[in-house]
Amino acid sequence: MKKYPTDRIRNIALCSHGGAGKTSLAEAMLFDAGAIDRLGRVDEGTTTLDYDPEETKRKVSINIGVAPLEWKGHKVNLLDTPGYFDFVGEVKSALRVTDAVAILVDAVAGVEVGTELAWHFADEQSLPRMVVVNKMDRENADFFKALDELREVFGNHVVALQVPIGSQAGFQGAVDLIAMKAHLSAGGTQKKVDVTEVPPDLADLVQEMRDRLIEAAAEADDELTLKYLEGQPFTEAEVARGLAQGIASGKVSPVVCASGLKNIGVPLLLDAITAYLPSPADRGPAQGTHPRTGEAVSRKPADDQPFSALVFKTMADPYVGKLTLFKVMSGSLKSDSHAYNANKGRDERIGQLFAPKGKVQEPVAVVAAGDIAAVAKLQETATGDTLCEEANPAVYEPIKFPPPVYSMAIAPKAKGDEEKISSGLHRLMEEDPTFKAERNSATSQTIVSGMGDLHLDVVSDRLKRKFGVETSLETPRVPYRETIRSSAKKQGRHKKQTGGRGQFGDVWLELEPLEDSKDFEFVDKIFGGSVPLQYRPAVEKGVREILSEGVVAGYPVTGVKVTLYDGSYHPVDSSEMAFKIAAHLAFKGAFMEARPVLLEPIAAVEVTVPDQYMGDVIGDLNKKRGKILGMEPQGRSQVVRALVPLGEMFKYAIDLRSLTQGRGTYSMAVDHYEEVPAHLAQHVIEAAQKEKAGE
Ligand SMILES: Nc1nc2c(ncn2[C@@H]2O[C@H](COP(=O)(O)OP(=O)(O)OP(=O)(O)O)[C@@H](O)[C@H]2O)c(=O)[nH]1
Ligand SMILES: [Mg+2]
Repeated sequence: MKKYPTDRIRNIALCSHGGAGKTSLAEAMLFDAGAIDRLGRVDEGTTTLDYDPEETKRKVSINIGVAPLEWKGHKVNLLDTPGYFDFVGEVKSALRVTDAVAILVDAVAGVEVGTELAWHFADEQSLPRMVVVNKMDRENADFFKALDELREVFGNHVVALQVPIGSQAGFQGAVDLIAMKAHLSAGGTQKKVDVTEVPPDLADLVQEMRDRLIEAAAEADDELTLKYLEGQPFTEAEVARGLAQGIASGKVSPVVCASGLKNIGVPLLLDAITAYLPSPADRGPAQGTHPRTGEAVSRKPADDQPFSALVFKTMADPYVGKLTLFKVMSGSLKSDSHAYNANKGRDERIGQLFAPKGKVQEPVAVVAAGDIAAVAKLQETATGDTLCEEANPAVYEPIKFPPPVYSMAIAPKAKGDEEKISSGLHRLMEEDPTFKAERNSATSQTIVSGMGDLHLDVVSDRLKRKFGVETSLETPRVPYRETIRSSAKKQGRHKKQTGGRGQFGDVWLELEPLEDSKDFEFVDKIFGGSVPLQYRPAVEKGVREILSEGVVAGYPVTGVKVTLYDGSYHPVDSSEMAFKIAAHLAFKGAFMEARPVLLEPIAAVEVTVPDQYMGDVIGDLNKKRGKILGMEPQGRSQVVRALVPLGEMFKYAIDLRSLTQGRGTYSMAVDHYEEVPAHLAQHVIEAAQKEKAGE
């Protein structure tokens, strides 16, 4: 593919509610533009962009799919995003680098939760957008119902740019409201499009929709506004100019129609993308900071500027190694050169540059400002990093990813795979910023966290396929702790003096609760030499060993002050070991008499939900033993703050999604520990004893 100048590049992200047909539509666009020879299908696992085995197995997109196509002198980079919420991180990445968004709407379902979410994300990045009412061939498809819904939810700046010709099984194409021509697609693998006059039966409707479009376009441009108010007619070029300006400034969001699966209306969509959506040059300079001075840096997306690029995706592949996807924000980058990673302060060797087309990497010699490309085997560069010239450095705001909200414990099915699993998890974390894995020492489990059950299911599949380790996922253990509520004194006496060298250690310990959430304190109050100085460190060591092992249910002990105040010794048989054992006995004995209790972690939770779900959400939190701290309005939503035992929250991502039809979001962090209610503590202790007996 030849190098296109910046003003001839279009970066467009496809976003929607899950399954609105993004990947199928991208496939049709690539096919019609001649970028691919075969028109693949999602249901057959043959599309260009859902090539990953985890995607073909489930028939949903999981990763950003990137592919370029050439259309009438332009290069269009498609960024196909997943619709399922579990993979929202990919959407965030794509929207950070794209210059425009196409939001797809299913012509039967209309505006869905995921449509609103995509709209909201596009707002966050102030991105120009168009809407594609897709699946026009489906039974019950209704373009105008979808259009009305869009206008109702997002506002009257959403206007039709096309009027469909036929619908459902009879869907054939659309009238372009600017050129006032009918475009009839042959469909399927036939690329033929007949351009004809507007069908007479649509004339009135077309006129009405065109008037609306012109009114919207006129508002975007002062000169046109004046003309409009004076009642003068517009030329086709003027409408196009007003529309492009309106889209760029977010004042107009045009709506088109298509059927990706049947390949109808697709060339006209490509025409609209190249004619009316902004190029990287139109989007203006990127704002960053100088990594050393902290001064603001502004970089125009032009080849004559110093080079800078933002990394939006890193893929770990066991065969090719690491693949880094980036967008050139300014300047240009050549193959076989160098780039400076301004976040890490490191030089990176740049080998062959590629234009990714699904899983195929096409070599390119140079990447222009505004374009998207990939490079293999960078050493330190991670998603969100800025690559630039060392002499002219800049750092761009990294991509903001939502924190993981759903956790499970992961374990290898086969003994001995621990090493493989930990290196696999490490690699997966590198490629997915919404995925975390960490060892919980309190429960001796490896905890994986992500955006939902499907996300972690995919992680488990990847570990098997890429790293050859089979794993099982289960609900994590709660990291309980043990403490005491009163004081007790106890003797620990370890004596074995039959035959050979004997053992003798004898201590008296006093245990007291510690205030202020302090963990542990050891006080030596021996007067004289009842326990000789040389053995006292062994006593403390013995106590510390029990602290991590626990006494009641095997959980770490916290909040205990231990005083060694008496004991005795034997001049020959005493040893460090004997005193350690004596300390174990005294500590355990005293602990059991000092009203031991279990503590559980309490999470501070913040849930954001639309008003109508508030009651259900609060009811559910109460059922989870939560304490509601307060709520406050935020836009059309409510933010509920609560303290909830962590053990009740492991599956909250799923519960909240079903309670709010996916409209609720939340975040949480462990806040403090509290005593487990007695009846629940009993269960925990019994379970621990059973497990111990089973070992
Ligand atoms: N009738 C009809 N079905 C379609 C059309 N486009 C896609 N489909 C079907 O809808 C399902 C989802 O299509 P995809 O292209 O995977 O949708 P998507 O938006 O990429 O899905 P996610 O990436 O998982 O969010 C598949 O079964 C497609 O065959 C269309 O234009 N008409
Ligand atoms: Mg898809």
